[in-house]
Amino acid sequence: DRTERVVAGLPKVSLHCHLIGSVEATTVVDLARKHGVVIEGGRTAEDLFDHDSYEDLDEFLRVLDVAGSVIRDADDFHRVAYESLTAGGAAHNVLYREIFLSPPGHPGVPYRTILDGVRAGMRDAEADTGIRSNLIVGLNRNGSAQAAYELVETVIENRADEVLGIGLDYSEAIGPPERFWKAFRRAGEAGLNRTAHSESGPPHHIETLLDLLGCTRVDHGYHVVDDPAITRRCVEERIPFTCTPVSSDIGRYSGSGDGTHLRIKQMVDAGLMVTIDSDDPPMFGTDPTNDFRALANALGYGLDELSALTANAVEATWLDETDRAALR
Ligand code: ES4
Ligand code: ZN
Repeated sequence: DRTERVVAGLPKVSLHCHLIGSVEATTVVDLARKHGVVIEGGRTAEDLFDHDSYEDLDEFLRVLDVAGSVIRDADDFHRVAYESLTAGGAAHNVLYREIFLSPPGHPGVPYRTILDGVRAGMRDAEADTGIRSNLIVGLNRNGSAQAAYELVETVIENRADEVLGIGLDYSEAIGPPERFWKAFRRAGEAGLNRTAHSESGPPHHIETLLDLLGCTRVDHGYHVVDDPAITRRCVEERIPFTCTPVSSDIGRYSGSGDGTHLRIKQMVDAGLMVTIDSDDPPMFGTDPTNDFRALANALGYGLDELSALTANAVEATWLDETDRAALR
């Protein structure tokens, strides 16, 4: 229909998309066969991404682990990055994406293999479609603070222009974010940008991200609106919040129930700088167009409101001013 065409054609800037979460089920099955891996439960491409089973985050993270474990060599990383950026990005008029990598999600794979494979996929995707991209390395909060620190050291030792910063993902239930302050401080000293997930956590976690971890963005951050003072501060400082309407609605662990859209509306109405993305598109049965359409349908947003969200995303990128201007 018309809305579909308009939303599909809307220019998009993607700041919250995980590489492991962008792999198509058919690709997971292909790579499993290639590496002689038997997928647990004998699941096929049709039943691999079972949205109804994502009742808690751990259940979802197990699916991510299956996908991550079959992406192993540089060709695999090339393929997954390329598919995510072309069919999963440029085809929806995504002009630019900052992709989350999760090195601990690929056990036994050297960081260099991940980086080189993904960068080759990024280069080919740009050559074929014009989509630009950079990288964010996600530290895993299920792991130790020491492992996170070592990953930051690895990122610094293997410095690459594409790696603009670090993030913090996986299970928030394990504990508050301050555990990772040393890893984040080290990243800051090396000039890396910083962001972190705060999907289910209380508003004071967001203050921790800003004040202790040096984050200049917040991933999800839906509970910020529970605290007027912290909300006011984030409005004043123009802190971007990378929201993901469809994945946070399906994943019951966001703490927003099925009311993610309304939380996003509260955030926008409060004057916060909200951006829209898909998180893990195929795993939540979504794509960049669908997230904007879902928001438009739930909140009655038209082209003006949706374009404003893209304008926010342009300002929220970690690009320098020249590259940012090219997206406007
Ligand atoms: C993730 Cl906490 C979380 N939610 C969705 N996708 C993810 N990938 C890594 N961590
Ligand atoms: Zn995420």
